[in-house]
Amino acid sequence: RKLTQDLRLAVADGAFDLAFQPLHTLADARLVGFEALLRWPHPERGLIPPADFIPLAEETGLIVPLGAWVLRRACREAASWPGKVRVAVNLSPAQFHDGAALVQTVRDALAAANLPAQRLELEVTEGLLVRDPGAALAILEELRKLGCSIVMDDFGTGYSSLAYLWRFPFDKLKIDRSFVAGMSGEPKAAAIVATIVALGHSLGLAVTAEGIETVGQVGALNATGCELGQGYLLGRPMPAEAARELSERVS
Ligand code: G
Ligand code: G
Ligand code: NA
Ligand code: MN
Repeated sequence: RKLTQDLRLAVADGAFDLAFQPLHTLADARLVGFEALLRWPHPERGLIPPADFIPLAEETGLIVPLGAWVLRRACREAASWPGKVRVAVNLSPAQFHDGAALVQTVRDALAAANLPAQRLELEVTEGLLVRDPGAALAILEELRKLGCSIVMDDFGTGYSSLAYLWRFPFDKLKIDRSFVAGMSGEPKAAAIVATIVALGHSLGLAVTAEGIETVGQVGALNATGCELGQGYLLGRPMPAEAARELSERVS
């Protein structure tokens, strides 16, 4: 297909962009990092969002070189930020098929950027843990040994989250934005958020709420003790230069 061919060429050329969305403390609105979000500026179709090409990249195996590009670029960018500002990178399950290669790719990206591993967070979804939990566990432990932190992304939307939470070496979990969106109008969603925050904390994990769009949500999240947040209210995904300026201004 034409799109596959275009994707192959774009991967060969590194013809992608990263947007960076701020991660904040909720109690005092301090910038602590950015999540790197992949963008494909397609010559004919305009900006293609990741949901429209990451599945294709996964099917074709192109996610491996593409994911390596994301890691290198994100680490290089983060190395230009003030010393405590971290970067979070999303990893696809397909990148774990060759675990040794993934670990080497992460190590190389850190070394090439001269970025301390403590400033790199790796976000994975529950889908990674379903197929071959034993293999995934071994690779996550290797990545953690490098010094990276491991984030369970989109928590609550997958299959058997609770079984994974205590078996896997997570440092942080991100509450899926669907729960945050429901918080104001739907008492049950608010109860689920409060419970996830308490669960995370009782396991020693930091907790991030995603998709924060209103001041009311910040208040409700603060009341649960959730310490970190991300969402359009706090900052939209922005170009690398804007992220750099923001990180310098507030640090
Ligand atoms: O950027 P957007 O806000 O549209 O992100 C949509 C989805 O694409 C999110 O679930 C995000 O995790 C995923 N995504 C964004 N960038 C990357 C990336 O570099 N690698 C992978 N595997 N997923 C990404
Ligand atoms: O968690 P994941 O990596 O799947 O999420 C990143 C995606 O969430 C990106 O596509 C980003 O643009 C989107 N996003 C970030 N903040 C908000 C928000 O406040 N509201 C909505 N609707 N989407 C958001
Ligand atoms: Na993510
Ligand atoms: Mn998410």
